[in-house]
Amino acid sequence: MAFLFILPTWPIDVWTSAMRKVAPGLDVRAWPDAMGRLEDIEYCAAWLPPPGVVKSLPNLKVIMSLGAGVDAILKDPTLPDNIPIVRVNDPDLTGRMTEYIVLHVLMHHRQQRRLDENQKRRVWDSFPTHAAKHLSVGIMGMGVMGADSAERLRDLGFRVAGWSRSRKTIPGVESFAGESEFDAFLARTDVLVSLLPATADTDGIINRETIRKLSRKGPFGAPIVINAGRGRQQVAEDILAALDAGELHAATLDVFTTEPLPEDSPLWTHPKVTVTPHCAADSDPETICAYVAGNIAKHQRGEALDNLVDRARGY
Ligand code: NDP
Ligand code: OXD
Repeated sequence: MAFLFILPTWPIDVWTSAMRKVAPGLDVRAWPDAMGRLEDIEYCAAWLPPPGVVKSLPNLKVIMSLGAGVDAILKDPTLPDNIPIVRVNDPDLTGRMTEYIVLHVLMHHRQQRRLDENQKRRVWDSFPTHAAKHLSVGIMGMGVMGADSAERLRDLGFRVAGWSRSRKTIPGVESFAGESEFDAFLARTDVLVSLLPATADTDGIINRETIRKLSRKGPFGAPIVINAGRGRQQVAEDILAALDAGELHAATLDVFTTEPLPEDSPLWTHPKVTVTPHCAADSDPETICAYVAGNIAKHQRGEALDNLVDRARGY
């Protein structure tokens, strides 16, 4: 039995070394130069596999996404449809995402960018701040990551709500579910956070119409958007137009339709946009390899796989 990494855009040696360290008995192979006999490969872990590579493995038993999102795998039109896909769900990855969301909610809440500008110009302007309880944060996507961020933000005193397909019960966090409750969720939200997966239903969800439905009663008079889900969820032109029209106060964007974000994108230089390079939750190779190896061991013992993806839902 062999295991294959298919990571065209990641540093392959880092991943093969990490896997050999955490699972010394595993026959670790790497696409494209060290695949060996294709018939041996029963498990693969991938991020953006080139179309046809997964299909070329005749004895593959499980496809593992090296991310929490599986859109990078599902976009391969030749992907065999009878092989289970599992994704990463690990406290290390979740903790990193929560740090990012809390950091950016606080950055906007405490107006850190304004303070940075003032320091650059040597301006001593101690403007009034407001309490966390005056800011309503709304998280779209209340899965593993959304729920953890919601709890930490609640603990800091923010008014937190989540929106997902199914209703959630998290103490101190209001739950909205399904399309019928989307508008009510937006209407109470000053800071809109996306931790949704990329699916046909979530494509373009952060658009001008959505932005116009957000609350304007918050301390900044206009809402804020933070997208760490997927770039496909935001309509960049709508975000820029809403910022320029004063319908949006600020935006933090970690994900983009084209990554790396092209140098000529106006998002880079817009004074109200914070751009980060899809680093909200970075995958730590050894931690993620230990998780993947554990899932392989479970499968080999005949136990159920952890974090199986529902292909019909797309996440
Ligand atoms: P989960 O699958 O655990 O959660 C997804 C959540 O989204 C669920 O609550 C689900 O609802 C909800 N959802 C899905 N579709 C809809 C819809 N149409 N309407 C309303 N709610 C919907 O995923 P994770 O929390 O682990 O990860 C979320 C996403 O974060 C990933 O898919 C990935 O895109 C992104 N991500 C980004 C990273 C970065 O570095 N920027 C790193 C890691 C992840 P329900 O609970 O009802 O099923
Ligand atoms: C992920 C990601 O899905 O890195 O884990 O975006």
